[in-house]
Amino acid sequence: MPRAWVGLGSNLGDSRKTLCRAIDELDLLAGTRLAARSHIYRTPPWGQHNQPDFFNAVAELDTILGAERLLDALLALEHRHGRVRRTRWGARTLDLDLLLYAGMVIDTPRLKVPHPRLTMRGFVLVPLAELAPELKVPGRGTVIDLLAHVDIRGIDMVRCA
Ligand code: A4P
Ligand code: MG
Repeated sequence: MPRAWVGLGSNLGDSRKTLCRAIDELDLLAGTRLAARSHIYRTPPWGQHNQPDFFNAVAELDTILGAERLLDALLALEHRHGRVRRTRWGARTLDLDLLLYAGMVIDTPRLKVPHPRLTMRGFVLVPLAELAPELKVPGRGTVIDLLAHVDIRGIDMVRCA
């Protein structure tokens, strides 16, 4: 069964509770099983600094859904959590990014895998390294090697709400 890694982020509302619930809900998606979940981390905002701290986590999934179908399911889940798209990199109740899917490289207008900004982001690489340090990001090297090159200051593990 294909294995996929999903990045979760939130900085509006009760973010920790949102992330914990959303991870449980990933396990309930059709044809999908949660294989592992990272801890939750509080992380300084990346990209646009004038917004609250984020909470981030990564979920590892086994799924029979193809990558595009999985993206559809992730977007529907974001929507159910009241996600409204306003500014790029701005505050959000729930952001779900398909980080990696079965070692594949996908480049369509609506889906890019590996997630294009994954290699620059401590808030993704820290929880991903917890689950799969030796995982290869196609064309980029292993997660643990990539982690050595990003800024991880201010990223702290927190308890689930
Ligand atoms: N899309 C293409 N590829 C993918 C993929 N691999 N996974 C398309 C998910 N979506 C993908 O997404 C816009 C469209 O991207 C989707 O409809 C899908 O067809 P979006 O979530 O509305 O875009 P966005 O999130 O506003 O912009 P962007 O650039 O994707 O932002 P990111 O990368 O999601 O980053 N700081 C911290 N500390 N923690 C965070 O979680 N998140 C962001 C947002 C900024 N700063 C952050 C955090
Ligand atoms: Mg996104």
